[in-house]
Amino acid sequence: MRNDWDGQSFPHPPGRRPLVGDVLGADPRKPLQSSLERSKGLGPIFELKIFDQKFVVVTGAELAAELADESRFEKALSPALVALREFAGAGLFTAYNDETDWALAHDLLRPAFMRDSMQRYHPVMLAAAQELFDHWDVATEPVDVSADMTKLTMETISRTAFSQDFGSFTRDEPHPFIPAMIAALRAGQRKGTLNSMPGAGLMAKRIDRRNAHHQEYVDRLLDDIIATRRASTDVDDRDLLGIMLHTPHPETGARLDDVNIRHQILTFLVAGHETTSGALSFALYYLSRDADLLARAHEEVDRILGPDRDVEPTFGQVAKFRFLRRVLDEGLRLWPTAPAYARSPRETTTLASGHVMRPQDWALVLLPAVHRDPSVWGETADEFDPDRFLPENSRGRPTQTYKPFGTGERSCIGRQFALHEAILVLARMLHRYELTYDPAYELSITERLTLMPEGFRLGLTLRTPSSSAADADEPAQPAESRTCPVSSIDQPGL
Ligand code: MNH
Repeated sequence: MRNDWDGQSFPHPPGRRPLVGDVLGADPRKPLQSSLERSKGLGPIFELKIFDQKFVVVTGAELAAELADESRFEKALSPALVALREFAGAGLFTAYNDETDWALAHDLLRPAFMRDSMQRYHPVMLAAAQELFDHWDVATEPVDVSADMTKLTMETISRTAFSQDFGSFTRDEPHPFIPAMIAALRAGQRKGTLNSMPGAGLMAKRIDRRNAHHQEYVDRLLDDIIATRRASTDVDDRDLLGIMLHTPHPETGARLDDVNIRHQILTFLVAGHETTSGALSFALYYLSRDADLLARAHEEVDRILGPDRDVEPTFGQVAKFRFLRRVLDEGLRLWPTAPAYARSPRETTTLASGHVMRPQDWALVLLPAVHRDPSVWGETADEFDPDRFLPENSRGRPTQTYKPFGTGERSCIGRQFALHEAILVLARMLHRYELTYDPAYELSITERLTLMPEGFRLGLTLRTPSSSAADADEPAQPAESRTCPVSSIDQPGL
Protein backbone atom coordinates (compact mmCIF):
# COMPACT_ATOMS: atom_id res chain seq x y z
CA MET A 1 0.00 0.00 0.00
CA ARG A 2 2.85 2.44 -0.71
CA ASN A 3 1.26 5.73 -1.50
CA ASP A 4 4.13 8.18 -1.46
CA TRP A 5 3.29 9.77 -4.79
CA ASP A 6 7.00 9.52 -5.63
CA GLY A 7 7.81 12.25 -3.16
CA GLN A 8 5.58 14.93 -4.70
CA SER A 9 4.27 17.35 -2.14
CA PHE A 10 0.88 18.96 -1.72
CA PRO A 11 -0.39 21.80 0.41
CA HIS A 12 -1.05 20.70 3.99
CA PRO A 13 -2.60 22.31 7.07
CA PRO A 14 -0.32 24.33 9.36
CA GLY A 15 1.27 22.75 12.42
CA ARG A 16 2.95 19.68 10.89
CA ARG A 17 5.38 17.92 13.26
CA PRO A 18 8.18 15.47 12.63
CA LEU A 19 7.14 11.82 13.19
CA VAL A 20 3.45 12.39 13.87
CA GLY A 21 2.89 14.64 10.86
CA ASP A 22 -0.50 16.37 10.79
CA VAL A 23 -2.09 14.29 13.54
CA LEU A 24 -2.23 17.01 16.17
CA GLY A 25 -4.86 19.22 14.57
CA ALA A 26 -7.22 16.31 13.94
CA ASP A 27 -10.19 15.34 16.09
CA PRO A 28 -9.84 11.57 16.39
CA ARG A 29 -13.60 11.23 16.98
CA LYS A 30 -14.47 13.31 13.96
CA PRO A 31 -11.68 12.74 11.42
CA LEU A 32 -13.85 13.56 8.45
CA GLN A 33 -15.26 16.78 9.82
CA SER A 34 -11.87 17.95 11.01
CA SER A 35 -10.31 17.18 7.60
CA LEU A 36 -13.11 19.16 6.01
CA GLU A 37 -12.35 22.10 8.28
CA ARG A 38 -8.60 21.85 7.75
CA SER A 39 -8.91 21.58 3.96
CA LYS A 40 -10.16 25.15 3.72
CA GLY A 41 -7.88 27.41 1.71
CA LEU A 42 -5.59 24.57 0.62
CA GLY A 43 -6.91 24.32 -2.94
CA PRO A 44 -8.50 21.39 -4.79
CA ILE A 45 -5.98 18.79 -3.61
CA PHE A 46 -4.06 18.60 -0.33
CA GLU A 47 -2.30 16.09 1.87
CA LEU A 48 -2.43 14.92 5.45
CA LYS A 49 0.44 12.97 6.93
CA ILE A 50 -0.70 10.70 9.75
CA PHE A 51 2.50 9.21 11.15
CA ASP A 52 3.97 7.50 8.08
CA GLN A 53 0.78 7.33 6.08
CA LYS A 54 0.24 9.93 3.42
CA PHE A 55 -3.38 10.80 2.56
CA VAL A 56 -3.82 12.79 -0.63
CA VAL A 57 -7.29 14.29 -0.54
CA VAL A 58 -9.29 15.74 -3.42
CA THR A 59 -11.80 18.46 -2.54
CA GLY A 60 -12.28 20.15 -5.94
CA ALA A 61 -15.13 19.14 -8.26
CA GLU A 62 -13.00 19.24 -11.40
CA LEU A 63 -10.39 16.83 -10.07
CA ALA A 64 -13.12 14.58 -8.64
CA ALA A 65 -14.71 14.47 -12.10
CA GLU A 66 -11.36 13.57 -13.62
CA LEU A 67 -10.92 10.70 -11.14
CA ALA A 68 -14.37 9.40 -12.12
CA ASP A 69 -13.11 8.65 -15.64
CA GLU A 70 -13.29 4.86 -15.63
CA SER A 71 -11.00 4.53 -18.63
CA ARG A 72 -8.13 6.03 -16.61
CA PHE A 73 -9.03 5.33 -12.96
CA GLU A 74 -10.53 2.63 -10.76
CA LYS A 75 -11.60 2.08 -7.17
CA ALA A 76 -8.80 1.78 -4.63
CA LEU A 77 -9.10 0.44 -1.09
CA SER A 78 -8.41 3.28 1.33
CA PRO A 79 -6.85 2.30 4.69
CA ALA A 80 -10.38 2.38 6.14
CA LEU A 81 -11.53 -0.25 3.64
CA VAL A 82 -8.38 -2.32 4.08
CA ALA A 83 -9.28 -2.24 7.78
CA LEU A 84 -12.85 -3.24 7.01
CA ARG A 85 -11.52 -6.29 5.16
CA GLU A 86 -10.52 -7.62 8.57
CA PHE A 87 -14.22 -7.99 9.11
CA ALA A 88 -15.90 -8.23 5.70
CA GLY A 89 -13.18 -10.07 3.77
CA ALA A 90 -13.65 -10.11 0.02
CA GLY A 91 -17.31 -9.05 0.26
CA LEU A 92 -18.45 -6.79 -2.57
CA PHE A 93 -17.57 -3.55 -0.83
CA THR A 94 -14.04 -4.50 0.26
CA ALA A 95 -12.93 -6.79 -2.60
CA TYR A 96 -10.03 -5.75 -4.79
CA ASN A 97 -11.04 -5.03 -8.38
CA ASP A 98 -9.31 -8.12 -9.74
CA GLU A 99 -10.54 -10.57 -7.11
CA THR A 100 -12.65 -13.20 -8.89
CA ASP A 101 -15.20 -13.19 -6.05
CA TRP A 102 -16.04 -9.58 -6.83
CA ALA A 103 -17.16 -10.22 -10.41
CA LEU A 104 -18.92 -13.42 -9.39
CA ALA A 105 -20.88 -11.85 -6.52
CA HIS A 106 -21.61 -8.75 -8.59
CA ASP A 107 -23.06 -10.79 -11.46
CA LEU A 108 -25.08 -13.04 -9.16
CA LEU A 109 -26.50 -10.27 -6.97
CA ARG A 110 -27.27 -7.55 -9.46
CA PRO A 111 -30.67 -9.03 -10.35
CA ALA A 112 -31.55 -8.88 -6.64
CA PHE A 113 -31.47 -5.07 -6.93
CA MET A 114 -33.48 -4.70 -10.09
CA ARG A 115 -37.10 -3.78 -10.50
CA ASP A 116 -38.69 -7.22 -10.02
CA SER A 117 -36.82 -7.82 -6.80
CA MET A 118 -37.57 -4.33 -5.54
CA GLN A 119 -41.23 -5.05 -6.07
CA ARG A 120 -40.91 -8.06 -3.75
CA TYR A 121 -39.11 -6.00 -1.09
CA HIS A 122 -41.72 -3.23 -1.17
CA PRO A 123 -44.27 -4.86 1.19
CA VAL A 124 -41.46 -6.01 3.52
CA MET A 125 -40.20 -2.44 3.74
CA LEU A 126 -43.71 -1.18 4.44
CA ALA A 127 -44.28 -3.74 7.19
CA ALA A 128 -41.04 -2.81 8.96
CA ALA A 129 -41.97 0.88 8.80
CA GLN A 130 -45.41 0.11 10.22
CA GLU A 131 -43.83 -1.60 13.23
CA LEU A 132 -41.85 1.55 13.93
CA PHE A 133 -44.99 3.67 13.56
CA ASP A 134 -46.80 1.45 16.06
CA HIS A 135 -44.23 2.59 18.60
CA TRP A 136 -44.23 6.18 17.52
CA ASP A 137 -48.03 6.41 17.65
CA VAL A 138 -47.91 5.95 21.41
CA ALA A 139 -44.63 7.80 22.10
CA THR A 140 -45.06 10.52 24.68
CA GLU A 141 -41.53 11.94 24.38
CA PRO A 142 -39.64 13.24 21.34
CA VAL A 143 -37.99 10.31 19.52
CA ASP A 144 -34.29 9.86 18.74
CA VAL A 145 -34.48 10.03 14.96
CA SER A 146 -31.10 8.52 14.01
CA ALA A 147 -31.43 5.67 16.50
CA ASP A 148 -34.94 4.73 15.36
CA MET A 149 -34.07 5.06 11.68
CA THR A 150 -31.07 2.80 12.25
CA LYS A 151 -33.29 0.13 13.81
CA LEU A 152 -35.65 0.42 10.87
CA THR A 153 -33.02 0.20 8.14
CA MET A 154 -31.34 -2.71 9.93
CA GLU A 155 -34.61 -4.64 10.06
CA THR A 156 -35.34 -3.76 6.46
CA ILE A 157 -32.04 -4.98 5.05
CA SER A 158 -31.99 -8.14 7.14
CA ARG A 159 -35.59 -9.09 6.34
CA THR A 160 -35.37 -8.33 2.62
CA ALA A 161 -31.90 -9.71 1.98
CA PHE A 162 -31.75 -12.69 4.34
CA SER A 163 -35.34 -13.20 5.53
CA GLN A 164 -33.93 -12.65 9.00
CA ASP A 165 -35.90 -10.79 11.66
CA PHE A 166 -33.86 -9.18 14.45
CA GLY A 167 -36.98 -8.12 16.32
CA SER A 168 -35.64 -4.59 16.77
CA PHE A 169 -39.02 -3.09 17.56
CA THR A 170 -40.23 -5.64 20.06
CA ARG A 171 -37.14 -5.97 22.23
CA ASP A 172 -36.09 -3.52 24.91
CA GLU A 173 -32.45 -4.23 24.16
CA PRO A 174 -31.17 -4.69 20.60
CA HIS A 175 -30.66 -8.26 19.40
CA PRO A 176 -27.21 -9.27 20.75
CA PHE A 177 -25.99 -9.72 17.19
CA ILE A 178 -26.09 -5.97 16.64
CA PRO A 179 -23.73 -4.80 19.41
CA ALA A 180 -21.45 -7.76 18.66
CA MET A 181 -21.32 -6.79 15.02
CA ILE A 182 -20.58 -3.17 15.89
CA ALA A 183 -17.85 -4.19 18.33
CA ALA A 184 -16.23 -6.49 15.77
CA LEU A 185 -16.46 -3.79 13.14
CA ARG A 186 -14.83 -1.24 15.43
CA ALA A 187 -12.06 -3.64 16.40
CA GLY A 188 -11.29 -4.18 12.73
CA GLN A 189 -11.19 -0.45 12.16
CA ARG A 190 -8.92 0.19 15.13
CA LYS A 191 -6.58 -2.52 13.94
CA GLY A 192 -6.54 -1.10 10.45
CA THR A 193 -5.61 2.37 11.61
CA LEU A 194 -2.63 1.08 13.57
CA ASN A 195 -0.76 0.23 10.39
CA SER A 196 1.94 2.81 10.51
CA MET A 197 2.24 3.35 14.24
CA PRO A 198 5.14 2.09 16.32
CA GLY A 199 4.15 -1.03 18.27
CA ALA A 200 1.28 -1.77 15.89
CA GLY A 201 1.84 -5.52 15.89
CA LEU A 202 1.45 -5.89 19.64
CA MET A 203 -1.59 -3.65 19.80
CA ALA A 204 -3.22 -5.56 16.98
CA LYS A 205 -2.81 -8.80 18.93
CA ARG A 206 -4.39 -7.22 21.97
CA ILE A 207 -7.33 -5.98 19.96
CA ASP A 208 -7.77 -9.45 18.45
CA ARG A 209 -7.80 -11.04 21.89
CA ARG A 210 -10.38 -8.64 23.25
CA ASN A 211 -12.55 -8.91 20.18
CA ALA A 212 -12.44 -12.66 19.71
CA HIS A 213 -15.72 -13.40 21.47
CA HIS A 214 -17.62 -10.78 19.48
CA GLN A 215 -16.24 -12.06 16.21
CA GLU A 216 -17.00 -15.66 17.17
CA TYR A 217 -20.57 -14.78 18.07
CA VAL A 218 -21.10 -12.95 14.79
CA ASP A 219 -19.56 -15.74 12.73
CA ARG A 220 -21.53 -18.43 14.55
CA LEU A 221 -24.85 -16.65 14.13
CA LEU A 222 -24.26 -16.08 10.43
CA ASP A 223 -23.10 -19.65 9.89
CA ASP A 224 -26.32 -20.76 11.60
CA ILE A 225 -28.40 -18.59 9.28
CA ILE A 226 -26.61 -20.11 6.30
CA ALA A 227 -27.01 -23.68 7.58
CA THR A 228 -30.67 -23.20 8.46
CA ARG A 229 -31.40 -21.87 5.02
CA ARG A 230 -29.57 -24.71 3.31
CA ALA A 231 -31.81 -27.11 5.22
CA SER A 232 -35.09 -25.29 4.76
CA THR A 233 -37.57 -25.35 1.94
CA ASP A 234 -40.27 -22.98 3.13
CA VAL A 235 -38.59 -19.56 2.81
CA ASP A 236 -38.79 -17.38 -0.26
CA ASP A 237 -35.49 -18.40 -1.77
CA ARG A 238 -35.21 -15.48 -4.11
CA ASP A 239 -33.66 -13.15 -1.53
CA LEU A 240 -29.92 -12.41 -1.56
CA LEU A 241 -29.08 -15.35 0.62
CA GLY A 242 -31.09 -17.76 -1.54
CA ILE A 243 -29.37 -16.48 -4.66
CA MET A 244 -25.93 -16.83 -3.13
CA LEU A 245 -26.59 -20.35 -1.90
CA HIS A 246 -28.32 -21.80 -4.91
CA THR A 247 -27.40 -19.91 -8.06
CA PRO A 248 -24.37 -20.84 -10.12
CA HIS A 249 -22.98 -18.16 -12.41
CA PRO A 250 -24.98 -18.34 -15.67
CA GLU A 251 -21.85 -18.54 -17.83
CA THR A 252 -19.10 -20.04 -15.73
CA GLY A 253 -21.18 -22.14 -13.33
CA ALA A 254 -19.03 -20.84 -10.46
CA ARG A 255 -20.51 -20.47 -6.96
CA LEU A 256 -19.63 -18.43 -3.89
CA ASP A 257 -18.15 -20.47 -1.05
CA ASP A 258 -19.62 -20.34 2.46
CA VAL A 259 -16.96 -18.05 3.90
CA ASN A 260 -17.50 -15.58 1.12
CA ILE A 261 -21.27 -15.79 1.62
CA ARG A 262 -20.77 -14.96 5.29
CA HIS A 263 -18.64 -11.99 4.27
CA GLN A 264 -21.30 -10.83 1.83
CA ILE A 265 -23.98 -10.98 4.54
CA LEU A 266 -21.82 -8.86 6.81
CA THR A 267 -21.15 -6.49 3.93
CA PHE A 268 -24.83 -6.00 3.22
CA LEU A 269 -25.71 -5.58 6.87
CA VAL A 270 -22.98 -2.96 7.29
CA ALA A 271 -23.24 -1.17 3.94
CA GLY A 272 -27.00 -1.44 3.77
CA HIS A 273 -28.30 0.24 6.86
CA GLU A 274 -26.38 3.11 8.49
CA THR A 275 -25.94 4.90 5.19
CA THR A 276 -29.68 4.91 4.57
CA SER A 277 -30.66 5.80 8.12
CA GLY A 278 -28.21 8.71 8.03
CA ALA A 279 -29.70 9.92 4.75
CA LEU A 280 -33.20 9.77 6.26
CA SER A 281 -32.10 11.56 9.41
CA PHE A 282 -30.38 14.42 7.58
CA ALA A 283 -33.41 14.84 5.32
CA LEU A 284 -35.68 15.04 8.37
CA TYR A 285 -33.35 17.44 10.11
CA TYR A 286 -33.49 19.94 7.26
CA LEU A 287 -37.19 19.45 6.55
CA SER A 288 -38.32 19.79 10.13
CA ARG A 289 -36.61 23.15 10.59
CA ASP A 290 -37.99 24.87 7.55
CA ALA A 291 -41.73 25.56 7.56
CA ASP A 292 -41.80 26.27 3.84
CA LEU A 293 -40.05 23.03 2.87
CA LEU A 294 -42.22 21.09 5.28
CA ALA A 295 -45.37 22.56 3.77
CA ARG A 296 -44.22 21.55 0.30
CA ALA A 297 -43.50 18.02 1.53
CA HIS A 298 -46.95 17.81 3.13
CA GLU A 299 -48.56 19.07 -0.04
CA GLU A 300 -46.82 16.32 -2.03
CA VAL A 301 -47.63 13.43 0.28
CA ASP A 302 -51.26 14.52 0.70
CA ARG A 303 -51.70 14.93 -3.04
CA ILE A 304 -50.30 11.47 -3.80
CA LEU A 305 -51.60 9.51 -0.81
CA GLY A 306 -54.87 11.29 -0.09
CA PRO A 307 -56.67 11.95 3.22
CA ASP A 308 -56.24 8.57 4.97
CA ARG A 309 -53.10 8.61 7.10
CA ASP A 310 -53.03 4.80 7.28
CA VAL A 311 -52.73 4.34 3.54
CA GLU A 312 -49.51 2.84 2.22
CA PRO A 313 -47.84 3.96 -1.02
CA THR A 314 -47.97 1.45 -3.86
CA PHE A 315 -44.75 0.41 -5.53
CA GLY A 316 -45.51 2.61 -8.52
CA GLN A 317 -46.25 5.65 -6.37
CA VAL A 318 -42.80 5.73 -4.81
CA ALA A 319 -41.23 7.28 -7.90
CA LYS A 320 -43.82 10.09 -7.81
CA PHE A 321 -42.53 11.76 -4.67
CA ARG A 322 -40.30 14.05 -6.67
CA PHE A 323 -39.96 16.67 -3.96
CA LEU A 324 -39.04 14.14 -1.28
CA ARG A 325 -36.48 12.71 -3.66
CA ARG A 326 -34.94 16.15 -4.10
CA VAL A 327 -34.82 16.59 -0.33
CA LEU A 328 -32.91 13.31 -0.04
CA ASP A 329 -30.59 14.25 -2.90
CA GLU A 330 -29.86 17.60 -1.32
CA GLY A 331 -29.25 16.05 2.11
CA LEU A 332 -26.80 13.62 0.50
CA ARG A 333 -25.10 16.52 -1.23
CA LEU A 334 -24.34 18.35 2.03
CA TRP A 335 -23.82 15.20 4.09
CA PRO A 336 -23.05 12.23 1.90
CA THR A 337 -23.37 9.52 4.51
CA ALA A 338 -20.58 7.43 2.94
CA PRO A 339 -18.36 10.49 2.83
CA ALA A 340 -15.26 9.42 0.90
CA TYR A 341 -13.95 6.87 -1.57
CA ALA A 342 -10.52 6.23 -3.04
CA ARG A 343 -9.32 6.10 -6.65
CA SER A 344 -6.13 4.92 -8.34
CA PRO A 345 -5.03 5.23 -11.96
CA ARG A 346 -4.89 2.13 -14.15
CA GLU A 347 -1.60 3.40 -15.68
CA THR A 348 0.73 6.17 -14.60
CA THR A 349 -0.98 9.42 -15.55
CA THR A 350 -0.79 13.16 -15.01
CA LEU A 351 -3.70 14.90 -13.28
CA ALA A 352 -5.05 18.26 -14.36
CA SER A 353 -3.36 19.62 -11.22
CA GLY A 354 0.00 18.61 -12.76
CA HIS A 355 0.68 15.81 -10.29
CA VAL A 356 1.91 12.50 -11.62
CA MET A 357 -0.07 9.56 -10.22
CA ARG A 358 1.09 5.95 -10.41
CA PRO A 359 -1.07 2.82 -10.01
CA GLN A 360 0.23 2.31 -6.46
CA ASP A 361 -0.88 5.84 -5.47
CA TRP A 362 -4.42 6.61 -4.39
CA ALA A 363 -6.39 9.75 -3.68
CA LEU A 364 -9.37 10.14 -1.39
CA VAL A 365 -12.34 11.96 -2.85
CA LEU A 366 -13.77 13.96 0.06
CA LEU A 367 -17.42 14.16 -0.97
CA PRO A 368 -18.78 16.81 1.41
CA ALA A 369 -16.08 19.17 0.08
CA VAL A 370 -16.55 18.20 -3.58
CA HIS A 371 -20.32 18.62 -3.19
CA ARG A 372 -19.84 22.19 -1.97
CA ASP A 373 -17.40 23.37 -4.61
CA PRO A 374 -18.67 26.88 -5.41
CA SER A 375 -17.63 26.53 -9.08
CA VAL A 376 -20.44 23.96 -9.42
CA TRP A 377 -22.87 24.82 -6.61
CA GLY A 378 -22.40 28.58 -6.37
CA GLU A 379 -21.68 30.80 -3.39
CA THR A 380 -24.65 29.42 -1.45
CA ALA A 381 -23.25 25.89 -1.65
CA ASP A 382 -23.46 25.43 2.14
CA GLU A 383 -27.20 26.08 2.20
CA PHE A 384 -29.86 23.40 1.99
CA ASP A 385 -31.97 23.94 -1.12
CA PRO A 386 -33.68 20.94 -2.73
CA ASP A 387 -34.62 23.06 -5.76
CA ARG A 388 -31.03 22.67 -6.95
CA PHE A 389 -32.17 19.26 -8.15
CA LEU A 390 -35.12 20.52 -10.19
CA PRO A 391 -34.54 19.35 -13.76
CA GLU A 392 -34.24 22.93 -15.00
CA ASN A 393 -31.59 23.70 -12.38
CA SER A 394 -29.63 20.48 -12.93
CA ARG A 395 -29.35 20.99 -16.64
CA GLY A 396 -25.90 22.24 -17.58
CA ARG A 397 -24.34 21.26 -14.27
CA PRO A 398 -21.04 19.50 -14.95
CA THR A 399 -21.54 15.75 -14.74
CA GLN A 400 -19.48 13.58 -12.43
CA THR A 401 -19.51 16.14 -9.64
CA TYR A 402 -22.29 14.67 -7.48
CA LYS A 403 -21.31 11.21 -6.26
CA PRO A 404 -23.04 10.20 -3.01
CA PHE A 405 -23.24 6.61 -4.29
CA GLY A 406 -19.68 6.44 -5.56
CA THR A 407 -18.71 6.06 -9.17
CA GLY A 408 -18.26 3.60 -12.00
CA GLU A 409 -18.31 -0.16 -11.88
CA ARG A 410 -17.76 -0.22 -8.10
CA SER A 411 -20.49 2.28 -7.30
CA CYS A 412 -23.29 1.37 -4.90
CA ILE A 413 -25.25 -1.74 -5.85
CA GLY A 414 -27.91 -0.79 -3.28
CA ARG A 415 -28.67 2.68 -4.61
CA GLN A 416 -32.19 1.96 -5.86
CA PHE A 417 -32.90 -0.05 -2.74
CA ALA A 418 -31.81 2.81 -0.49
CA LEU A 419 -33.75 5.46 -2.39
CA HIS A 420 -36.89 3.35 -2.55
CA GLU A 421 -36.76 2.64 1.16
CA ALA A 422 -35.94 6.22 2.12
CA ILE A 423 -38.68 7.78 -0.01
CA LEU A 424 -41.24 5.31 1.23
CA VAL A 425 -40.39 5.93 4.88
CA LEU A 426 -40.27 9.71 4.48
CA ALA A 427 -43.56 9.75 2.61
CA ARG A 428 -45.40 7.70 5.20
CA MET A 429 -43.85 9.56 8.09
CA LEU A 430 -44.70 13.04 6.77
CA HIS A 431 -48.18 11.91 5.85
CA ARG A 432 -48.78 10.45 9.30
CA TYR A 433 -47.14 12.84 11.78
CA GLU A 434 -46.75 16.48 12.60
CA LEU A 435 -43.10 17.07 13.41
CA THR A 436 -41.96 19.36 16.17
CA TYR A 437 -38.30 20.17 16.56
CA ASP A 438 -36.21 21.54 19.39
CA PRO A 439 -35.03 25.00 18.31
CA ALA A 440 -32.09 24.73 20.69
CA TYR A 441 -30.70 21.66 18.92
CA GLU A 442 -27.56 22.32 16.88
CA LEU A 443 -26.65 19.75 14.27
CA SER A 444 -23.96 17.47 15.64
CA ILE A 445 -22.62 14.68 13.46
CA THR A 446 -21.11 11.47 14.68
CA GLU A 447 -18.70 9.47 12.54
CA ARG A 448 -18.32 5.74 12.31
CA LEU A 449 -17.85 4.45 8.80
CA THR A 450 -20.73 6.78 8.02
CA LEU A 451 -22.03 10.20 9.02
CA MET A 452 -25.13 10.50 11.19
CA PRO A 453 -26.83 13.28 13.17
CA GLU A 454 -26.51 12.65 16.91
CA GLY A 455 -28.88 13.77 19.62
CA PHE A 456 -31.43 14.80 17.01
CA ARG A 457 -34.97 14.41 18.33
CA LEU A 458 -38.37 15.13 16.88
CA GLY A 459 -41.76 15.28 18.56
CA LEU A 460 -44.32 13.24 16.60
CA THR A 461 -48.07 13.61 16.87
CA LEU A 462 -50.66 12.01 14.63
CA ARG A 463 -51.63 14.25 11.78
CA THR A 464 -54.78 14.69 9.74
CA PRO A 465 -53.74 14.81 6.09
CA SER A 466 -55.32 17.58 4.06
CA SER A 467 -58.19 16.30 1.98
CA SER A 468 -58.32 19.25 -0.37
CA ALA A 469 -55.33 17.94 -2.30
CA ALA A 470 -55.83 17.04 -5.94
CA ASP A 471 -56.60 13.44 -6.74
CA ALA A 472 -53.89 10.90 -6.43
CA ASP A 473 -53.77 9.44 -9.91
CA GLU A 474 -53.51 12.43 -12.16
CA PRO A 475 -51.65 15.14 -10.31
CA ALA A 476 -51.91 18.44 -12.13
CA GLN A 477 -48.19 18.86 -12.13
CA PRO A 478 -45.42 20.36 -14.19
CA ALA A 479 -43.49 18.44 -16.81
CA GLU A 480 -41.15 16.63 -14.44
CA SER A 481 -43.81 14.30 -13.09
CA ARG A 482 -44.75 13.25 -16.60
CA THR A 483 -41.37 11.66 -17.21
CA CYS A 484 -41.22 7.91 -16.85
CA PRO A 485 -41.11 7.22 -13.12
CA VAL A 486 -38.84 4.23 -13.59
CA SER A 487 -36.19 5.84 -15.72
CA SER A 488 -36.29 9.08 -13.79
CA ILE A 489 -35.20 7.41 -10.56
CA ASP A 490 -31.91 6.67 -12.32
CA GLN A 491 -29.37 9.38 -12.73
CA PRO A 492 -26.95 9.51 -15.60
CA GLY A 493 -23.25 9.49 -14.98
CA LEU A 494 -22.94 6.74 -12.42
MN1 MNH B 1 -23.85 1.53 -0.83
C1 MNH B 1 -20.89 0.83 -2.44
C2 MNH B 1 -22.96 4.84 -0.65
C3 MNH B 1 -26.91 2.26 0.54
C4 MNH B 1 -24.55 -1.80 -0.62
N1 MNH B 1 -22.22 2.62 -1.42
C5 MNH B 1 -21.10 2.15 -2.10
C6 MNH B 1 -20.22 3.25 -2.39
C7 MNH B 1 -20.80 4.38 -1.86
C8 MNH B 1 -22.05 3.98 -1.27
C9 MNH B 1 -20.23 5.78 -1.90
C10 MNH B 1 -18.88 3.17 -3.13
C11 MNH B 1 -17.72 3.04 -2.16
C12 MNH B 1 -16.34 3.01 -2.81
O1 MNH B 1 -16.17 3.42 -3.95
O2 MNH B 1 -15.41 2.59 -2.13
N2 MNH B 1 -24.75 3.23 -0.13
C13 MNH B 1 -24.22 4.48 -0.17
C14 MNH B 1 -25.20 5.42 0.36
C15 MNH B 1 -26.31 4.69 0.68
C16 MNH B 1 -26.03 3.30 0.37
C17 MNH B 1 -24.96 6.91 0.51
C18 MNH B 1 -27.64 5.11 1.25
C19 MNH B 1 -28.11 6.32 1.20
N3 MNH B 1 -25.45 0.43 -0.13
C20 MNH B 1 -26.63 0.92 0.32
C21 MNH B 1 -27.55 -0.16 0.54
C22 MNH B 1 -26.88 -1.32 0.21
C23 MNH B 1 -25.55 -0.94 -0.21
C24 MNH B 1 -28.98 -0.01 1.03
C25 MNH B 1 -27.36 -2.74 0.24
C26 MNH B 1 -28.59 -3.10 0.21
N4 MNH B 1 -22.88 -0.17 -1.38
C27 MNH B 1 -23.35 -1.45 -1.19
C28 MNH B 1 -22.38 -2.40 -1.73
C29 MNH B 1 -21.32 -1.65 -2.28
C30 MNH B 1 -21.67 -0.24 -2.04
C31 MNH B 1 -22.52 -3.92 -1.69
C32 MNH B 1 -20.07 -2.18 -2.97
C33 MNH B 1 -20.36 -2.36 -4.45
C34 MNH B 1 -19.19 -2.93 -5.22
O3 MNH B 1 -18.04 -2.53 -5.02
O4 MNH B 1 -19.45 -3.78 -6.07
